[in-house]
Amino acid sequence: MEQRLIHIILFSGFLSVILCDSHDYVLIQENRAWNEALDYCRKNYIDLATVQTDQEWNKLKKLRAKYRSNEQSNTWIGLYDAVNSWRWSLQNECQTYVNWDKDEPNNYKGNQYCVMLDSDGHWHAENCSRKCVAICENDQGPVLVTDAEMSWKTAQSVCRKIFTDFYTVRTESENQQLTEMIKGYPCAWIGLFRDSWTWTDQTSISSSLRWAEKQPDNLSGDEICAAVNENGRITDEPCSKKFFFFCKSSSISSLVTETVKRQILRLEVKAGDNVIDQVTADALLKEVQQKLGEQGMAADVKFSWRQQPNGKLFQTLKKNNYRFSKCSKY
Ligand SMILES: [Ca+2]
Repeated sequence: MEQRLIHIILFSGFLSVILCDSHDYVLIQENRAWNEALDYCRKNYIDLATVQTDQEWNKLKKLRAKYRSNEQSNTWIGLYDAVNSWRWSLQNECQTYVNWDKDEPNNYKGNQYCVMLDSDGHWHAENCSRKCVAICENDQGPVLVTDAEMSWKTAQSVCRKIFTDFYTVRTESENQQLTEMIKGYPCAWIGLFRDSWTWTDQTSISSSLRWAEKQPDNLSGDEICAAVNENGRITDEPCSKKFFFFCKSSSISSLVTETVKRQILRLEVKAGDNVIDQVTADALLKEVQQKLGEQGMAADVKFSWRQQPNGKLFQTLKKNNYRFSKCSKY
């Protein structure tokens, strides 16, 4: 008798429930370190300011002109370099074993988001466009791909297309094995990478960030927080510096502000073999909205899926691996 095996796969996605999506900004005229500013905004408003569209930038510019038109100074916004979000390409597993070279990862010049193995077996965070050979993984273990020296992203595509994914290095003996394999090559990409600049409210970066000239440069080596300068351009700064800051608030009166909330929910979905496509995601959203409506949720509540750092709505869950909350700092 023919037997059919049905795989049940758990997917996890973030559902953003916005009770009022229209927002405004508030300029807090107190000098605070970035973390203190973040706490203040989350306690008293919604978050530090997320600024993406032309309309949002104009709002911010007007607010600054109103209060600080004559000052040459920076103002914090809710953007940070996610230096603690290191994870593996394969299933986004958080890193456990590490073998960084001395002073690594140092994010030199502020653009080192991918990790390569050197000929001594040490790890270096590098600019992802550098060209290296790649260590992929298949059922038998690591495979060295030397056909063409590739950027990290190209290497990831090759590993995922031909093999399982990049190799995930979990122990010292595995690291030694790889070091033997890459003899004669100056560098080999492994699957470790991290997010770059991230909004504190986890909004996806939707357009190119308006950096000031030659920024971000990580000039002092610890510039992982972002501020807007007097020209309305972003600079990376040490988080301990004390600046005024922009919070994101509701655009309706402060009396009503207290009742306006945004909630981020994690939804786990059991599905068949197939990945969840946009049509299914839309249908799920409608169903959630309907169920909550039946339980008395107001009709003007807005629902949307939150895009995850890799651009997808859903992640396949395996081994209770809740990676994004575990690998990230804020
Ligand atoms: Ca800088």
